[in-house]
Amino acid sequence: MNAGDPTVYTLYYYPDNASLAPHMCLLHAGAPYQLALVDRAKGALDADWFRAVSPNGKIPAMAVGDPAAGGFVMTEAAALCLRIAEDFPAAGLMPPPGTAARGHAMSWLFHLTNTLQADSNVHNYARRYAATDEAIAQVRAETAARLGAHLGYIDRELARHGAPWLAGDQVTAADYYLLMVAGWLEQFAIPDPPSVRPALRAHLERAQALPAAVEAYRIEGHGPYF
Ligand SMILES: N[C@@H](CCC(=O)N[C@@H](CS)C(=O)NCC(=O)O)C(=O)O
Repeated sequence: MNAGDPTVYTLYYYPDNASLAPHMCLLHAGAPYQLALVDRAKGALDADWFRAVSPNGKIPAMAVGDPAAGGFVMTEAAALCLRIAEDFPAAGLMPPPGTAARGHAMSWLFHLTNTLQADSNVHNYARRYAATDEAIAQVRAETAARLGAHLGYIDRELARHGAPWLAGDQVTAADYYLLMVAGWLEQFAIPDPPSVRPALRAHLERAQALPAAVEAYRIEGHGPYF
């Protein structure tokens, strides 16, 4: 594929899964894309056809172009967002290379995957981390506390810099990523959900009103959460 080709993406998704932020990025960029439902409720994560696309068996995956004609499949939601940003620089999903704003956006994206999303997954799949009901409850309580601490940090940073978006005045992929993960946490029964933090809540209300977020929720049939 050459730069400038009208790349067609296929996003392997399930509503409100980690495919949501890439979906919002595709819409924000005005990228030509199609959706392929991985119906995990019906066992599709383990289906041969999906494992052939994505051997790791996780949602999302994204084909960039037609794999039969030089295209390829990517995994990891944040990597998908970065690839879309790279293919559509004018959409501004990442600030220009070399700028401070791009540095901030990258820091946020990595931070969100390594903290909020990682602990969200442990909380959500607590049964994989402990054997007894008591131990599972303990994992849930510990991760709920950790999630509260991560959310507190994000809230303080937003209040400190005072800009509307994580990396400054421009919406970036990191903002869609935060909206995705915060939406999951809002639905968890944790004592300190995102909505109780004023600066974070204001950010999430702004983010969920973005046209790409509204459209992704509509297409996927869930949300908004703030
Ligand atoms: N690090 C991966 C995590 C993907 C992930 O865990 N996806 C979930 C859905 S939100 C999944 O496929 N879970 C199925 C499982 O773990 O069995 C990413 O960000 O893309």
